[in-house]
This record gives sequence, C-alpha cells and structure tokens, in this order.
Amino acid sequence: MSLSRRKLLFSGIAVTAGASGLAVAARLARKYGLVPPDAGGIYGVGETLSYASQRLFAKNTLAPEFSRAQISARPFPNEQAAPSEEFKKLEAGGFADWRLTVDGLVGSQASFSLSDLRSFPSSSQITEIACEEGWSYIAEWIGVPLSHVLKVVGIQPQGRYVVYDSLEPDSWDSIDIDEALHPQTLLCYAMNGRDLPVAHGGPLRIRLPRQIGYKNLKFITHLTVTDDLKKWGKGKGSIATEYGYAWFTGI
Ligand SMILES: Nc1nc2c(c(=O)[nH]1)N[C@H]1C(S)=C(S)[C@@H](COP(=O)(O)O)O[C@H]1N2
Ligand SMILES: [Mo]
Repeated sequence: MSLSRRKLLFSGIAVTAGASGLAVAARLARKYGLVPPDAGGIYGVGETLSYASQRLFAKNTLAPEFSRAQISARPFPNEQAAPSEEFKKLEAGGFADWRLTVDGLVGSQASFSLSDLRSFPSSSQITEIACEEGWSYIAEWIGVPLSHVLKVVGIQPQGRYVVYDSLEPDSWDSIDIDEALHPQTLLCYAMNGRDLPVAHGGPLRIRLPRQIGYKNLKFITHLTVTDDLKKWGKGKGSIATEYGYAWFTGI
C-alpha cells in the first residue's frame, strides 16, 4: 500500500470509525457494496477501507489539472511487450480497421472505429500519469469521455463495473461505474496535440487520471459492462491484482 493510499485510509473511514472500529467500518463497507474485488488478500482490510472511504467521501473529486507550461518536455513511455502480428497488421493499415467493441450489460452492443470515436464530443485534460515505480510526467490527453460512449450504448441498471481489454495479450483491468462515468475518465486517442503514439498506447488507451499508471491500459479494443467481476480471470478484477497489485489505486 502506497503512502497516498495510507493517507486516504487514515483520513477516511478509519478516522471516522476510530482505530478500534476498523472491523465495523469494513462490515459497513461490505454492507453497502464497497468491497473491492481483491479484498480477500493480505491487504484485504486496507483495500476495503481505502476504496470505501474514497467512494463515500471523495467519489466526485477531480484529479489536479496543470497548465500548458507544465507539460513535460519528454513524456516517458513505459517498457512494453513486442507488438503482436495482429497489432502490426492494424498499424500498417493506419488503424483504419481498429475497432472498439462494447458489450455486456448494455442497452445495445456496439463497435466503434477510431473515426466514430473522434466524431463524438472530445475532452482534453493536462494531467499527470504516475507509475507505481516512482516516475511520472504531465501531458495533455485528448479523447472521448468514457461516459459518452456508455451513454451511446446505454448501461443496464445492474451494471456495476466496466472491464477493459487490451489487444496486448493477457492484459485487462476493470473500474467501477463511478470511475467509468467520472468526467476525467477518457478513451484517449491523442496526446500533446498529435495522434496518441503507439509507445503510449495508441491508437486508443484508457486514461484514468485518478488512478495509478498501470490502470491506464494501452491498446484498448473491448469494454464489457458487468455486474460481477468474479466472472473474469481469477475473479479479482484485473490481471494486475493476480500479481499482487491493488485493484483500486486512487491517488
Ligand atoms: N497494454 C499495456 N498497458 C499499459 C502497460 C503495459 O505494459 N501494457 N503499462 C502500464 C503501466 S505500469 C504504466 S505506469 C503506464 C505508463 O504509461 P506510458 O507508457 O504512456 O507512460 O501504462 C500502463 N498501461
Ligand atoms: Mo507502471
């Protein structure tokens, strides 16, 4: 658990509940459906309190935005796996055949090209991306709010999470509906005034400025609205949690 997560923990429910009330707080969190999918692990209580306190007290907070002058001169692309043959083919075609499929608990399943996504209302933000390894940079991210795409397809009332898949094999993650509908959550196709470079997840990545770097998955091709993360992988909400990283990473 990072320092910022500790801070959240102790400024949120834990303080309200008092140190001896941790178990009570965890029970309340569970009662109100605020238990994250990875709560069973070593950090189970901490994960629950961190997630629950954020959702109860800070659901609508905005990630800090910066001025144009603060944009980092050299954004740092993280190391990544070699692209698959499928990706190379799409790239060679200028990503004209790239599709984003949206399904699950939606009103009507849909699939969008990049030009479809670009024709939707766009939003831009100058925010910081922070890797769990300690580095960060500030960039301008441009894309369509995920909330808009979800509005277009419609979310069924029992939909609680959005699972997102990358074209990179074995990389997927999920967020709850609050994070999905948050105004700063983008499907990002441009960065610093240009098409999003492949090194940064082009042609399409999810941008979650309130969540740590690894939740900001690159090469997004598929979104599924679901009521239950237990149906995915080992049921912990992401590939990252299977390796011991947190699912909810509010920063
Ligand atoms: N598909 C995919 N998405 C990914 C990663 C990855 O390896 N593959 N790395 C993640 C991590 S750990 C971080 S910190 C950010 C870094 O984003 P950047 O490379 O654009 O700086 O991307 C995230 N998204
Ligand atoms: Mo990272």
